[in-house]
Amino acid sequence: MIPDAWRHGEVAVIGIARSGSAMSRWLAGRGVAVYASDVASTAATVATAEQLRALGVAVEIGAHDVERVARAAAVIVSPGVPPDAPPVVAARAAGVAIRSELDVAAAALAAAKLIVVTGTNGKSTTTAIIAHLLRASGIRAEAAGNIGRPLIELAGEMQQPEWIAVEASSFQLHDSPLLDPAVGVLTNLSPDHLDRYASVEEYYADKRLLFRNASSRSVWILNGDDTAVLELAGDSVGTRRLWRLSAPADAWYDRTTERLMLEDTVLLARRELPLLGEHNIENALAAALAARSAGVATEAIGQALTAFSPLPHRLEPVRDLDGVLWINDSKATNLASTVKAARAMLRPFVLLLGGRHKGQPYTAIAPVLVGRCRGVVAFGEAAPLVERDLGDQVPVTAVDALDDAVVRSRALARSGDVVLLSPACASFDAFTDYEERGERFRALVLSL
Ligand code: UMA
Ligand code: ADP
Repeated sequence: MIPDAWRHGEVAVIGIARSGSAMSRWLAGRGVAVYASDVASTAATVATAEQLRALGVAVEIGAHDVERVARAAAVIVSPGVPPDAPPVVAARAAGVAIRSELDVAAAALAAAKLIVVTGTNGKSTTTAIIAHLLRASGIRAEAAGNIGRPLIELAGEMQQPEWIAVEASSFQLHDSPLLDPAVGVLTNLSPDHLDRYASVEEYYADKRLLFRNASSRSVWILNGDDTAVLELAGDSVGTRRLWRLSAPADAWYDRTTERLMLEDTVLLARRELPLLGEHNIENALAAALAARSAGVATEAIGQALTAFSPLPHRLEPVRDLDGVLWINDSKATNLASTVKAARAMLRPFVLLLGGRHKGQPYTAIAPVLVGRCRGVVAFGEAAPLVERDLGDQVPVTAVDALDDAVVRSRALARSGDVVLLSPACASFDAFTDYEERGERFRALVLSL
């Protein structure tokens, strides 16, 4: 489980937020010498450093000792640390193996079967639905990975789950040479993370690594309506199961009867699925195929889908105030996800768009807004860019912060409208993450 070489030297962990701190704890708990470092010296890293030191981890915050990292037996890199960060560059130059925490965890969880979910959007929702479907049928199952709970935390538990639904980001796949899922799910592909990748091709190339250890035992669950997904899967070996909204497939949506189908069998009626938007039909179909591959009966899947509760920050209704419905979709951190959210709106809406720009122009959303969106309220760092890209198609008001955006939206919205926070941007200009942004929005709306 832990390579011998790791016990004879020191393992360097880069970054001590959720992923790196969980990794350091796990290694230290197994007698491995760990050097953990983080460039940030915030209150949070100071507190984590103290906890890790108490476990015997050598912790440095405020800087990385690049030479020490280059001498390590292995380097475990946090997903948020880019490949051109100095300690990663130094490790690569010195020929030190670089692994993700996800990869190390997957190897440590050899007794569990993994359903790895990746793609640009819908990963967390699909991952959560899969875990829900498995649990509802009595299987010992957990959800982990990019969804927020480091996978290595499960490796530290007394009893390993039978199945784990693992959300994997492109960053995590980049450094996961051993990851060999029993079932792999690819939700969809569209440009994202162009603040980290030099091109869309480079981003897709990391997504392709889902298939790197494909074998005849693998099951691949793919979006049959997304040509980029099918191209990326190529002719990877293994069993292939497709879902489609546009035509019959292994799992599909029957538009005439408005029912979700698994081959010829009805799973449930659309109105019984407690999630907004067509994209959530896709997520449910993908999850149904994954659960079926894990042995769950079709009838049990249909039944359990009726009882899934939406995750927070994903098209989450917050409040109805004077006939205006306020919706929190803070997790929409790229344009494709905001397009889906806007399409899911059945009433006129005011759209709050902005945050830290991630490199894509906003022009592509204009056709979905014209004639349906009462106005865009642009906030945060990206506000001038949003105004430049959309200002001649829909009314755009630029403000500084989310707080001002909420006040402005209230003035714009009329009874019967929706106010939708679906920012299409990262949150890091003003918040720690999308969750803090969503919680701030919720608090502001509840205080109106
Ligand atoms: N850091 C350094 N040196 C550097 C750069 C960063 O030390 O050169 C430090 C930072 O100061 C910080 C830490 O490294 O303390 C960053 O760690 P991280 O960003 O990897 O954050 P974690 O809390 O460990 O969370 C990570 C994932 N974060 C990212 O991929 C950015 C979480 O996904 C994931 O839930 C968690 O591991 C557990 O698996 C979040 C995310 O935003 C939700 N993911 C992206 C997305 O979904 O779009 C990919
Ligand atoms: P991820 O984990 O990939 O970021 P989530 O399930 O957290 O995906 O959803 C993030 C946002 O993406 C949601 O708020 C919604 O706006 C949008 N979304 C969800 N599912 C899909 C999908 N299948 N296709 C496109 N957009 C989606």
